[in-house]
Amino acid sequence: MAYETLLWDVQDGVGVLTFNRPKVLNAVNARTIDELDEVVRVVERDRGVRGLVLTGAGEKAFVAGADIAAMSTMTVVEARAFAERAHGVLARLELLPVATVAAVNGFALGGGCEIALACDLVYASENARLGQPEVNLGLIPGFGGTQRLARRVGKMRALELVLTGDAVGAAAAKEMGLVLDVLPQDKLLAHAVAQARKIASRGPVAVALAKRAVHAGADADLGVANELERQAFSACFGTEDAREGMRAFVEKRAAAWKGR
Ligand code: CO8
Repeated sequence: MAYETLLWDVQDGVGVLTFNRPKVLNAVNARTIDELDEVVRVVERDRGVRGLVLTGAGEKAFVAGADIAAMSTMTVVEARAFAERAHGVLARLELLPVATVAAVNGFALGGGCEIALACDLVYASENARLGQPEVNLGLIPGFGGTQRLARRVGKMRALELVLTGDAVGAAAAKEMGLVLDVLPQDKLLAHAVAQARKIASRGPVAVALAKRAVHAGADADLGVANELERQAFSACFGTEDAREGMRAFVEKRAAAWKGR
């Protein structure tokens, strides 16, 4: 697929997806969701891509939300289809077996904040502003924000953001757990890529199983969630990688992962 709204570049096993509609602060339209879907498919299929970093073109915006001009003429049926499509793609992004890292390099509003929320790790530049301003448009979040935001920052803080529509700066976003760390703009992408690369250097099956256990357990009760962990932990012992990882430790050498 030729990408029109994003850039896609894989280097040393880590893919960088750059939302690339700078004239509208990288606002996402239906085409962007299709292209994001395609990148997710590539990462699902291509075992050579061991990590995914998402960022925005320019120094002003990650993604300033869904494209409001495109949304302004949508019918109820079209809005439902758009939200369903985006929900499906973000759910698959969230469950990729490799680490996904958002490098929030400016505005991450509405759908932009929701894309970041579907990533495993979120780092932000000092000028970043994050929020769910949909109520200012007479709308509510539609890419999973009412749910993932509450799970990430707590119900009351999520309600404050969703109901006031106020955006917060990077430091406040870090304090509430919406962002992990704040970096200077010129260091942000390199840091996000380095974190993705570090995770990509670990045992690939273990990374996938650990991620699945965290996600699958998050909404389960503790007994069920701990059972998921026991299953995933014991499954590691059926992999060549676990044998290799433990043997390499004993032999004081780097492990050579096979991903099986
Ligand atoms: N959609 C379309 N165009 C946009 C968007 C957007 N989300 N954001 C910015 N733009 C455009 C502006 O219209 C402007 O275009 P032009 O140069 O032609 O006038 C250009 O980008 C630059 O923007 P500004 O001049 O406004 O830049 P400022 O620095 O003054 O302001 C802001 C930056 C504060 C980010 C401002 O642009 C803004 O408030 N943008 C809208 C933010 C917003 O409300 N986002 C949420 C959108 S709703 C949403 O995301 C719902 C997701 C779920 C959808 C479910 C589907 C049914």
